[in-house]
Amino acid sequence: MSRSEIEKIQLERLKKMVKYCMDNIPFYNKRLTEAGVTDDKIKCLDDIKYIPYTTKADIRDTYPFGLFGQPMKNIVRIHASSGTTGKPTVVGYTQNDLDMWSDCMARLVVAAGASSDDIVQIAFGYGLFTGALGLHYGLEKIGATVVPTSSGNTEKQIMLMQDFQTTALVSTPSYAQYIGEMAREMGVLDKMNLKLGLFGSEGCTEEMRAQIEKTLGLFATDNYGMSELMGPGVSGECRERVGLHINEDHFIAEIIDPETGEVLPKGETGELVITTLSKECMPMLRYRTKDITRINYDPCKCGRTFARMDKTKGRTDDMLKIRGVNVFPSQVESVLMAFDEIAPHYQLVVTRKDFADRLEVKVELADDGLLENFANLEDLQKRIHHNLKTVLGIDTKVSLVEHKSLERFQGKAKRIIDLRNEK
Ligand code: DLL
Repeated sequence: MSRSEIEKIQLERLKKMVKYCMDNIPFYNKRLTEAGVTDDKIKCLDDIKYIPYTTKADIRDTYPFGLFGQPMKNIVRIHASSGTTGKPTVVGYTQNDLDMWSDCMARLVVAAGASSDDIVQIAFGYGLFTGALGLHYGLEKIGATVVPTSSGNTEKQIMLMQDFQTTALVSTPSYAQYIGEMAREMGVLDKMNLKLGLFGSEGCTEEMRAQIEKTLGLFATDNYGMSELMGPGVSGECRERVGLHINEDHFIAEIIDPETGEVLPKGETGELVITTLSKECMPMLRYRTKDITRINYDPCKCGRTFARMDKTKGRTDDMLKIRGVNVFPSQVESVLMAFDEIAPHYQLVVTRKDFADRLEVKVELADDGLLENFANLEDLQKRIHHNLKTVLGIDTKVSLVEHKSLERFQGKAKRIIDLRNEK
């Protein structure tokens, strides 16, 4: 589709969605009425700006089913995000929602190069998390052979990869990294047949991806989504890997200034805001994702015309403000990945002393042999410190720790430990 065709569909669907929300969801009826928005007021796509933002707090306030636009007898599935504090974020699906979800997923896995010839091991956790079942249905739809191993039980995971000659792995990049590390220790890397990694659910620098690809001998794409919007399937990379194609016939993406809430001109970096265009159970109007990215509307070499979002830079709530300087964990990861002497495992610990924030970067040695030569160790620490300072613009404390002493992850990695508010 040309851009004008895409926008025509988006406008038609947006108007319908506004009316649907007005008619079926009291929360939106009140919000839209207060803002003076009706479907008639939406005459062009820019008019989306009249619709108020929806936030995670709105979902929490209407827990568990307050944002559902259909009676429970029409709801066929419920998922929820873990919610580290308090109640989880609940999402529901009608059968049409599940069909749309599988379609979106099927498109993205095909764009990534998957086909009915693939044997795919899904190593995302099955359960309330959307990742596993989202990919599962999309991959079945294209006729791939799905092996629902779920996350964890890594040795068995690796055994099945060899025995089934699994060709594709679905997981977080950090779990793929762990699987690679363990397969190497088991001495079986050359007995595996992986060709494709469908990764997502957390950020991963290009450097980290290259390393995982090298270890596991596969080609990896990045897939983005979130529970509130459906799960995975909002956007994903094609083989060109210059941004993640957004399924724009089902989602309108905007970029706003996270501080002021102002819509930013096309091409600028800011917070991603998504409006769902076809969800029935739980539509989202202008949902603030808190993810920082940029949208590129140029046609892609692959021939797809859906706009592409950059790999996310991080979440606004993951961004660390250290002595007034914004630091994204992805910047630290990029610096660390350039050093062969350290394994790609790290942790950021933030503390506050005498009103000043301190960032400690704990990095794991690739090989404990390095511990034997103090001068080398000191030199390595200095070089890492220097490079971090150049990129981040702040001083950090670099701590080199023993090989395998930092935690490994089977789902999303948790690399930040913020102790600033601890007494
Ligand atoms: O992580 C959905 C998903 C599952 C996407 C599997 C892709 C693959 P949540 O648990 O609700 O949903 O977490 C959503 O995770 O707002 C981002 O901050 C982050 N995230 C998801 N995908 C990516 C990605 C799923 N490819 C939150 N790169 C989002 C960076 C990502 N961050």
